[in-house]
Amino acid sequence: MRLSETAARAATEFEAGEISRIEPLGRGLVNDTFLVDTAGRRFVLQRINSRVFPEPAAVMANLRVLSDHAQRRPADPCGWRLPEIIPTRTGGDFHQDEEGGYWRALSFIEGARSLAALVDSAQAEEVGRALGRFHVLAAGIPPASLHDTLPGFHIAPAYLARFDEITAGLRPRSSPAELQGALAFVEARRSGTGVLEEAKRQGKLSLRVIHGDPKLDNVLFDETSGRAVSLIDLDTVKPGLIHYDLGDCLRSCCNCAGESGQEPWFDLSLCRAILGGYLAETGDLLAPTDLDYLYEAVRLLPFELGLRFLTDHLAGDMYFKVDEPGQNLRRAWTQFHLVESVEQQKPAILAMFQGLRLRG
Ligand code: GN1
Ligand code: MG
Repeated sequence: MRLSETAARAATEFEAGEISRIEPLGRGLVNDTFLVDTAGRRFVLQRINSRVFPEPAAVMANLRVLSDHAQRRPADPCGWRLPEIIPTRTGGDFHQDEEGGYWRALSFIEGARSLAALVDSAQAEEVGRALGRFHVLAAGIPPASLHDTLPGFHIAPAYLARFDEITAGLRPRSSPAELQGALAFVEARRSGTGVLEEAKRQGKLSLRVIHGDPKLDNVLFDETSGRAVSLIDLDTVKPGLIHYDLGDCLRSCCNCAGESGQEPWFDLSLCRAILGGYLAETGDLLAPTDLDYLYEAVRLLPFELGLRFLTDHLAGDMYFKVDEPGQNLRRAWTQFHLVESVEQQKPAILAMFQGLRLRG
């Protein structure tokens, strides 16, 4: 059955009334997402990618823990909120179709939209505040109460090990120059891959509940006030290092060229504004040791994503959706150029972080 038909059928599991329209929503690379229109409401319908998330039911169990926790807290005075689970007509948190697909429905945040790129530091500060609010909320959830829905997610040495497996049989010299360059880029930076995991092992950094995917696409801004009112895409909410979130948010939001941009760079003033908003919201949530590893996170997360895109390109585009062959290799290069931009600005980034430390 075609995906649009399967989606239309799945929508009726959540809505008894007439469904007037279903259309694809967002730019996600993993799940299939639709916006469903009915007479009374609009909602988001998603098929969870079970090749990526081996246990979709565990993803929903985590979402249920988060959602219940959020609902126990007083409403946010600025209107910041998370999408809520819409139950199936029989009261379940998800529906499994005849083909084995897992579907869930979430409330649609009305009057809000994501931005293709940040244009000023006021927007950047809003991003920082949105992530900060999420971390403050998540700090009330014991990490052990959540499943590890995606083993190895953001574990950079594990991505490197997978890359080594995939490249074992490859003859780099007979590869196209663009690929040879990417392989050499990884080789030159291989030794720094374990820095966050090592700090975790040494007890310098500890596990918390993180979002896992706080890229710019996942921050919703109110269309009227311009304030960031939601952080969506909650599939990867699970135990992890807060550095994964900070590094991922900064690599995405401080690169105004986007994930397919040809000439990405790391914008330091956006970074300063994001962290300013974040710290204003989180107070002393970050310990001094956390700040010690912030630069490493900012450098490592784009490297890790580039490595993931590159590995997927070599593996035949099994994980990230592509529109055309070679797209994951180009995505990898965008992230690698971003890494270079971070490396070139290392002294300025460190000086800026030092300033944050003195202010805190
Ligand atoms: C994936 O599916 P989407 O677009 O929300 C990926 C993230 C990457 C992101 C890059 C579960 O997120 O880790 O940073 O693409 N999600 C997963 O755009 O792997
Ligand atoms: Mg995601």
